[in-house]
Amino acid sequence: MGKRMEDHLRFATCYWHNFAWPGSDPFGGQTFDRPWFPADSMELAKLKADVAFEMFTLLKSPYYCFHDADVRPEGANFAENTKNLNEIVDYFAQKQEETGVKLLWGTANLFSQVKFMSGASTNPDPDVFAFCAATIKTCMDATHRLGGENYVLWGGREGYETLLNTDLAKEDAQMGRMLNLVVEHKHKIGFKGEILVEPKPQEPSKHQYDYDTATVYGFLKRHGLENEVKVNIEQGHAILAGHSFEHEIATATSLGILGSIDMNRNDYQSGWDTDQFPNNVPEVALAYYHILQDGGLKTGGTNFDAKLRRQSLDAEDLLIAHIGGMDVCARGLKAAAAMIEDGTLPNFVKDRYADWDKPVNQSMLAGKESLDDIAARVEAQGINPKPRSGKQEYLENVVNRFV
Ligand code: ASO
Repeated sequence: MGKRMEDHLRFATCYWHNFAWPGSDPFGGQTFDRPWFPADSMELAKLKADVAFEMFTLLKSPYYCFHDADVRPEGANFAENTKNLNEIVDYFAQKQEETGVKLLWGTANLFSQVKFMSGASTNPDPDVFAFCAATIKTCMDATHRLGGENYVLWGGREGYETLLNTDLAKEDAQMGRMLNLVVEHKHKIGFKGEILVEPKPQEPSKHQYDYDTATVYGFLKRHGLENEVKVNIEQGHAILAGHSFEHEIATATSLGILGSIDMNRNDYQSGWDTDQFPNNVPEVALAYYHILQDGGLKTGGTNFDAKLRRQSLDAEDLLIAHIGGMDVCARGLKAAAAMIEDGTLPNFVKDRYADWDKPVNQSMLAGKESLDDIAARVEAQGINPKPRSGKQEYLENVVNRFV
C-alpha cells in the first residue's frame, strides 16, 4: 500500500459533540456537567480549548474540526462574533504550535440561532443571506489562518418545511450564488484546501436540499462547481437517505468528488441522526474498501462526528468512546486492505464487465447506432440475453472473511 495504515485514517476529533453539546436531546436538556458551561465568556472558551487540546493529545488525534459557534462565546452581533472568533483563533494557533495537532476543517454554524430558522443561504430575506455570507467569510479566513486542510458546508437549514410557501428555483439560485461566493473567496485568499459540501436528507428541515451525494452533484453541475467542490460523507446521513455508507462513498468516488468522511453510526433502530460512535467493523471495512480503491483520503480524514450517549456522565467516557471508535476504524481499514491484497474481488468485476470492451459494445456506447439501428441488429442477430451468474451469495458474505 506504500503508506502506513494510520496515514490512511487521518483521524480528527470534532469540537461540537465533545465540548459544545451538553447532553440534550429533543425531549430533555443538559445532562453533562462541564466547567465551561455556559460557555459565555472568552475565559471559559479558553479553558475549553485547554481541555480540548489536552484530549486531542491524549488520543494522539492528529486533527480536529470545529464550527465558529463551538469555540467562541456568542456575541450580540456580527462584529462581536468576528472579534471573539479572531481572539480564540489566535489561542488555537498557539495550541496547534505547542501540541502539533492540526486542523482538518473549519465550518460556520448557520443552523442553531433563531435567525436561521426559515433558511440560511436559501432564506429569501436578503439580511439573512448577507449575514450568512459574512459569517462564512470570517470562518474561511479563520480556517485558512489555522492551516485547515478543508472547509465544510453542512446546510442544516437549507431546506423546506412545506412546498406551499417555497419557490424551489429561487432557493436553488441563492444556494448556488452562496457556494460560488465561497469558491471565489477561496481563490482570493489563496486557500489551498478543498471546499466540501456535506449531504443530509432530513433533520432539521423536513426536506434538505443537499439530500445525498447524487443530489449534491446535480446541484454542483447546475452552478458550474463540479470541479471546485467535493463532498464530506457521513455514515448517519447516508443511512437516513436510505443508502449505505459505502454507497455514498462509492458514488462520490465514481464522480471524482470524495473529500472527507464523518465517521459515526446510525443503526436500524435510529429514527433520527443519533451520531453514535462507530461499532460495526464490516460496515467500516466496506467504506474503507472504496476509499482505498480511490487511492485513499487526500486532504480529507476520518472525523469522529460522534457523541457520547447522554447517560455517559463521566468525562472519561470521551476518551473511551474515541479509543473504541479508532479501534473499529483500524480494524475496518485492515480488513479493507486485506480484501484488496487478496485479489479475488477484481475477478468478479472482470467477469461482470467481460464484454464491455468488445467493439460492438464500444460502438453502441459511443453513439454509433441509433435506437432503430440497435433494434434492427437485435432482430437480425436473434439477440436474447441469458442470465449470467453474479456469485451473489459469495459477495454478500465476503467482507466477513477479512474482519
Ligand atoms: C454538525 C452536524 C454534522 C456536520 C457538522 C458540520 O452534526 O453532521 O458535519 O455539524 O456543520
